[in-house]
Amino acid sequence: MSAKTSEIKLKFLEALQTISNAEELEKIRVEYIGKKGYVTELLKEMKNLSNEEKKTFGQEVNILKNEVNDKISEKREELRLKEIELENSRMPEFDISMPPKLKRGSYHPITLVQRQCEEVFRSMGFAIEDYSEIVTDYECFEALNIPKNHPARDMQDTYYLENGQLLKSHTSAAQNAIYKKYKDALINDGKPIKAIFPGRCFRNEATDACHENTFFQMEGVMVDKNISISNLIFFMKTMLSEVFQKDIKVRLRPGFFPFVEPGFELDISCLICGGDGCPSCKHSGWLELCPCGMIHPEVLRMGGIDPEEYTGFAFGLGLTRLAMMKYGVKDIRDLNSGSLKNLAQFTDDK
Ligand code: FA5
Repeated sequence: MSAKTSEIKLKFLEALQTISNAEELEKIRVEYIGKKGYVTELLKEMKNLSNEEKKTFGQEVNILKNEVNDKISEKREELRLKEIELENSRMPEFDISMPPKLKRGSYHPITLVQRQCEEVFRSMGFAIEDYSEIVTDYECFEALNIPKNHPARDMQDTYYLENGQLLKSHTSAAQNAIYKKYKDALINDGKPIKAIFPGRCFRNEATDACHENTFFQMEGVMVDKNISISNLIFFMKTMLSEVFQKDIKVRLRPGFFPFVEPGFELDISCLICGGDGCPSCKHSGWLELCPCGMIHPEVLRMGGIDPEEYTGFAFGLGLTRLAMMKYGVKDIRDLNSGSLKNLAQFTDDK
């Protein structure tokens, strides 16, 4: 190796020792094997050499160029590994066996209220039933004594499917199926029908602070011999005092529903405004919560039960409104908003 080539190689190896990052490495690469680098410049000296010398010198310069290239690649890899090591050392300790520190979710206020009601009724011997959200016209209306073109249908305009079925507008849509399911045990074994069936309902509504187009109700029925309005009032009172755990002002007034006779509207004093009137109660101080009544003989008959022998009561509790009252939710629309921040404030740590 010529003295010049050896000198350049030595200088390069010394410089390489001082490199501590990728920018410095690139600088040294350009300085030695770039277009005007020391190694490249060596080749220009070839023109003064004989043919024999050119051959040896050319090989020598090429070997040096490859060596410089290899050393630079090695250094690049070394720097990359050092960088990863540094990154890792900056990361916080990670212990795979530690439980996650994520905040736990909470139940939706409606779920909580539904479970409380279910518990109360379960303890009084009621079965809890589930029912489809898509029902037939017969289930939703006809079996409830609401024939086609009956004006009561206007109050429950809902969403119809192309096949003629509809999204149920009230949980009463399950009544007929419940009667048919339990009637044999009632008639043959004398077991009273006692069932509640919570569910989601849909109505084509203009929404406001106390009306949603999608809301929850919980229907309840009891059928046996000699069931009267006093049974109905007892169960309603028990349910409300258990859910609220305090005395609630209620009022019962006549209400018309084609599937009960007589029918009532059970209202509770608005707990948002204390009865003074606010948007949540349409400024009346009262909130319609649980219409109810004695099951219409025709409805029992359509369920396969003889109304001469058996009587019963039914109620349709507004679960979403109950959740509003229980958790002080001023606007019903917040409950369907999907805002976890909004919803968690009512139920956190409960
Ligand atoms: C009914 O739906 C009857 N099926 C209830 C019934 C059952 C009566 C059994 C007699 C016997 P109504 O349309 O009033 O009735 O609704 C019942 C309750 O559901 C209301 O008191 C209210 O609390 C709630 N509710 C009704 N519409 C809405 C709505 N758009 N948004 C929120 N809650 C509603």
